[in-house]
Amino acid sequence: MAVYDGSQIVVLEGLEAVRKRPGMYIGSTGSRGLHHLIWEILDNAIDEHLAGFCKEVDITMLADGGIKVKDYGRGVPVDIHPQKHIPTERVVYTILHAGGKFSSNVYKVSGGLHGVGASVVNALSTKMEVTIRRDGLIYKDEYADGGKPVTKLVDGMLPHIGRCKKEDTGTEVIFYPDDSIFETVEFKAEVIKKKLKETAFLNKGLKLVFKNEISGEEAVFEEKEGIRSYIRYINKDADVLHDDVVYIEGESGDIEVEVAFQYTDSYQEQINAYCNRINVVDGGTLVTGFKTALTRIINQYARELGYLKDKDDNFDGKDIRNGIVAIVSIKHPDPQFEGQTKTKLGNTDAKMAVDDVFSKEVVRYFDKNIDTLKAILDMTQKSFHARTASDKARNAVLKTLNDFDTKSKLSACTSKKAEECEIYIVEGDSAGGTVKTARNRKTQAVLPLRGKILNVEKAPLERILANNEIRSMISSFGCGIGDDFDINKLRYDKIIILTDADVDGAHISTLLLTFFYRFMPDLIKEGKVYRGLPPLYKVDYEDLASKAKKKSKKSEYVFNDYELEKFRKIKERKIISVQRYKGLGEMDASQLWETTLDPERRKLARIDISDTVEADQVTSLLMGSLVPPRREFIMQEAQYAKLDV
Ligand code: 28F
Repeated sequence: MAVYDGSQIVVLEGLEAVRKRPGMYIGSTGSRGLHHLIWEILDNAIDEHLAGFCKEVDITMLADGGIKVKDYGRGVPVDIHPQKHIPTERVVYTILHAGGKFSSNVYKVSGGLHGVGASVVNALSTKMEVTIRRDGLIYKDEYADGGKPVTKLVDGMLPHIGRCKKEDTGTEVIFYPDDSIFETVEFKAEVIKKKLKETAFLNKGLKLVFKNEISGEEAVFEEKEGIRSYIRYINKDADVLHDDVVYIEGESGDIEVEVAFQYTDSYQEQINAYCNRINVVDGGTLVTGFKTALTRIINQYARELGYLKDKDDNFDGKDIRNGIVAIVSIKHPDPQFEGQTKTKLGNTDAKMAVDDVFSKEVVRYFDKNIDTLKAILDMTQKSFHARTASDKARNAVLKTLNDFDTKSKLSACTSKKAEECEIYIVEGDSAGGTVKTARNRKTQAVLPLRGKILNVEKAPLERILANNEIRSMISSFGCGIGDDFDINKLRYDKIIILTDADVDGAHISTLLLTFFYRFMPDLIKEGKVYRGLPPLYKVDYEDLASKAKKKSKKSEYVFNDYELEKFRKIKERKIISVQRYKGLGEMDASQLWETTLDPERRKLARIDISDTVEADQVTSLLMGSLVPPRREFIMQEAQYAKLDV
């Protein structure tokens, strides 16, 4: 039994706290939290890159389920830490919030939860090995069972285990997540590769080498042009208004600013913001600085080039940003994150810095690329005219929407308490009829949709607002759309999309999600949108295990192919027949109630937008106008889809 002195006991209590409430440190103990362990270690390696000492980081999925991250930086120091009186490597890997650097001059980068540090990874691992190469020596430290040191220190120092060339330096960490803490310890290569791709875009010049020892796959991620190529990547399937990606960089005080943008012909704006590589999803001062500067500069040019007469008032920022896809990335020495999920930047100096750098540099760019500027001004003018026209159309339509209530096909529920009500958006009148009969009229409303709804991705607003299906949804929900949207006016706690489990049903639900994502994104962000999950099969079987004399014939509902496979493997059940439900209409009201509507027994899949970049990309790809890439996407993804045969 190892003897721990005072300081070690403090350390172990710290790591014990992490094991007790892992969600506090990594968000969840599901797959997302599991992958967060890699991001924490990766962040420390990227700190070394940002400090200018490391050009490559290798990430390997080991055959035995572990993860290895190796950087070629200076190597974590092994000297005795001045305050902690233990080797600095032990401080980095066993003391909470000591992650990465202490010195403020290096920008502390960190993942979504802002650098809880590598010690959290250690605490949540059954085993961790740290191998350091520095000063021509190789050191190895080992931890077990949530960060308990295994390697014996010699005179308080970490003993070296070998020699290496002086220029061979760096840190390598291998860890095995604790399967008594995580729901799953299975890493996903796709998740890791997607993160490495984003990391490469945000750290130009860094080479990330991915290896999967299980499948033998290798991939290298390196984006010499950084966020400029990130914009090209996001827009790879969009119709762009100008071929060049506008790229601005500079610094103001001790804040480094980078901006890249390119306009597309879609009707929405997408601005992804990063501070020290953290994706500040809710923007904040760095985005405000960008918007203010862009609006001011474009209006200046609009007057100079005659798009605006002096008497005209300015173009609205919304018109100027219509169709923009932009990335604002800053490095800030002391970022202050605000908001409940800490995904909004609060530093006021960031607003000035971005405004300052952007205004100066973008004028220089536009003066040399007048065609790009004109493309943006033309789009701004078009958007201004369309918006004023659609404002009139929208006001006219929104005014009529209220009286639209009477004509719409909504079967309302009697309760007026939103928190207990839910609305089913049902495909087709026949299914709609059965749902109307089966539902609980007090709390469940039904809105049947006749056939396909409009594809909002490419349609201007006035055409969207003229579509009856769209109008009946807007008036049924009661919370408005776009800038008028107010989630507090939503009449329901849940919006449940109920379509057949066939290709048509999937298409309808994609169109609905596109509409929600484009015009009422907070519905999804607030977790109000669900997909109902009707059973796919009804299985009649004999229960061989039952004691009853005559073999009892039973039936059970099965919700997907995976469950059906599991069902087939149950020996005590002799399957008599398997009925495949082609559509909702094939179930009678009582079956529909017990399998799909009854809140006590039904299953719902909540829709969430976990990744804005990807959501935008997939929506424009699937719903946009460019056919070839869509076909390629569907062919590529079809292998995962359960197609109806
Ligand atoms: C695979 C994971 O963790 N790499 C790291 C360094 C380098 C230094 C360092 C780390 C704590 C008090 C500084 C080296 N030489 N990869 C990694 N590489 N941490 S973590 O220092 C942490 C110390 O201040 C390092 C000189 N300065 C810093």
